[in-house]
Amino acid sequence: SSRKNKKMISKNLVEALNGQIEMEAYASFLYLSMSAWCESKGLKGCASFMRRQSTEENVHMLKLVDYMLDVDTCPTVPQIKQPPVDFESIVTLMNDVYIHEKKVTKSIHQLVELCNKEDDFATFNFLQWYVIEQREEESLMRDILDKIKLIGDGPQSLYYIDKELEAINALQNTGVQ
Ligand code: OFO
Repeated sequence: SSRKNKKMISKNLVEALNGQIEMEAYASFLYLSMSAWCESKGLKGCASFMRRQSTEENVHMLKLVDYMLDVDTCPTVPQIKQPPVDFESIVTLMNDVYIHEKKVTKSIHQLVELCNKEDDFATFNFLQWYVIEQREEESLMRDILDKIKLIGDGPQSLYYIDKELEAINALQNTGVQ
């Protein structure tokens, strides 16, 4: 039938979406590795927060996989490079998350730009969810970094940072944030 001949999304876009799948999968693994590191340092609040972020990234990846299948394109399940296993401190770790999210945002924006160029309105529309999600993620990470800065690096700071992350995580679980 004509099903096979009709390409719903361009080759360029298929490649870019596969790249985004890889990026979300890497984020999921990176955050899982960060979560494990936090747990091993006794930072249980931070560990739960990062575990949750890891799960969310997995959902972001699956959403892309499902979209590609919806438009009759088989996604490529990627090989994931080894994420770091050791981190300097909880402050640098959280800063790394923020930097990584900014990278993801840039990649999403490039994808949106490509949709524009290719007049792919369906994919453009699909990606709006990610545009909003990235704005929220960046804002959340900025809030966390601000709070960490306020708490400072006194002897009790790790305890309070961990409590803070535990509270943020609890808020997210109730769907408030
Ligand atoms: Fe899916 O990159 Fe973070 O949110």
